[in-house]
Amino acid sequence: MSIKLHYHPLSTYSRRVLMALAEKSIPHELVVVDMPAGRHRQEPYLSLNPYGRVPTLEEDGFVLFESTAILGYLEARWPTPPLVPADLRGRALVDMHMKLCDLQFTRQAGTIIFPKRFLPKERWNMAAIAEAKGQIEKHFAILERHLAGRSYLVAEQFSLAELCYVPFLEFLALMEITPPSAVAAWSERLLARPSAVATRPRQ
Ligand SMILES: N[C@@H](CCC(=O)N[C@@H](CS)C(=O)NCC(=O)O)C(=O)O
Repeated sequence: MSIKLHYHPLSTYSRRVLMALAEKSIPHELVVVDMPAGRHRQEPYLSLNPYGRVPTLEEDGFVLFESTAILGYLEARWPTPPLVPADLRGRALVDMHMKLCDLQFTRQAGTIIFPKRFLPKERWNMAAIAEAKGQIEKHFAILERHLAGRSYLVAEQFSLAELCYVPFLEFLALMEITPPSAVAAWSERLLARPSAVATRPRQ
């Protein structure tokens, strides 16, 4: 049994999995996919993940992609320490928040973060960036009401839902987004977590 994670150190979605591996102290091997050289769009990587994205997990011939599916697998294989509540409804709420994170936040964040991190300014689509920023601000207004009087999204415990947010909350300043107070406090709390600090990208 050995976990191999194909990833890139600057990849936000990969960082979710790196954090879970750290939270659970899971032994693993890291394989850097040379994305700047386009290796994710070439063989042999495409045979592993035909969508050409990272992260991809491999374990004794078993291959899994999509970060949220990987997080669910790691949670089931290594339930301790738990990153989901023990009860059925708590778990369902974590699933809901993970889904909402991808639908209402990370998709839009990618529209802003990717060009700002990796493309020259002439290639930034300012209209798309403004639209994405507006959608994130709407989502944060909803989160703000939910987080009022709470430290975490579900059952007052750090969960896979928070873990999905962390790599993208890292770039609030780059996105020029000032979150409302409860979201700001929550974000600071999450980014100070040892697994977040240990996996913080250089850029
Ligand atoms: N839904 C996927 C998203 C993965 C993703 O978009 N990863 C980026 C890097 S952070 C990537 O591989 N991009 C390359 C591409 O789309 O060509 C997941 O959750 O794993």
